[in-house]
Amino acid sequence: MLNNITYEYYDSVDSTNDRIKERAHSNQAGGLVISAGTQTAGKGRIGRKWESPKHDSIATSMLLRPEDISLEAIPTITVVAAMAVRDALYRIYGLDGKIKWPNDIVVDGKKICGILTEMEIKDGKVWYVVVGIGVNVHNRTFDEEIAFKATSVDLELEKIGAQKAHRKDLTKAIWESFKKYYNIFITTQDMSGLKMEYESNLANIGKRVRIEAQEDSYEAVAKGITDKGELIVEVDGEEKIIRTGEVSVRGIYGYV
Ligand code: BT5
Repeated sequence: MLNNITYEYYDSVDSTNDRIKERAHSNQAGGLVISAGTQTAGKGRIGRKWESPKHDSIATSMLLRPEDISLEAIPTITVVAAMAVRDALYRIYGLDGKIKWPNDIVVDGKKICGILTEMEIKDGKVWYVVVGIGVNVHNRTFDEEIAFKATSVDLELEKIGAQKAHRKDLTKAIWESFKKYYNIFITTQDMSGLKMEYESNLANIGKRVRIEAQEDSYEAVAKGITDKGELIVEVDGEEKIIRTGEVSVRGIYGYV
């Protein structure tokens, strides 16, 4: 169970995930959150970059030390974290974000948040997990390559005539929501207690999606998720389970 959350903040780090890893190696207990004003080497999945310009966005990571967790349950933590971000944005700002499986939150068709879960194994067991969350908050412009697909909390709040966001409040709200969902997840180590709520906020659901797998790429219709948090798609009348990889949703980030 996740009980106490403690917070540390730094003006600038390489990657908040890497700072958590360092602490994990020096026996830090779970529940530590490290946030930073900017990251000089923010990471996305599979070696991609995550932009977190100075004081415009949230870069925050939590250390988890789940006991007796199976290796296959770890990717599900990303799915749980996505629920938490969506919940926090809705709870404190009324923003109706959708989850683009597995690790993006989108608002009005654009990416507002990305999540990167990493872990380390020791003696054949999960030693620790780090969940990293990046949220665009005050950003008004983005690098050319992502400008078409990125948005921020302030840009979305402006559309509904609401006040600006506050990074510290939002960071705390995200981790409080995470605690709520994670503690439901960890009792069963799966999504059985969260699936219904998850699916009601899934951007992919009922939509045509493009699966970019390593071996091939094909179109399908997203149906929902399994108890393990994997995506269920239908292709030529048959159900398939997608465990990882890229899933583009028609109408989101330009997939037409
Ligand atoms: C992600 O990867 O979306 C995971 C991002 C995780 C960032 C957090 S910040 C705190 C912690 N510390 C870290 O070092 N990382 C975590 P992926 O699904 O692979 O998406 C990466 C892609 O998103 C990039 O290739 C860009 O196309 C796009 N991107 C980069 N920065 C972005 C931004 N600020 N807003 C929207 N899209 C962005």
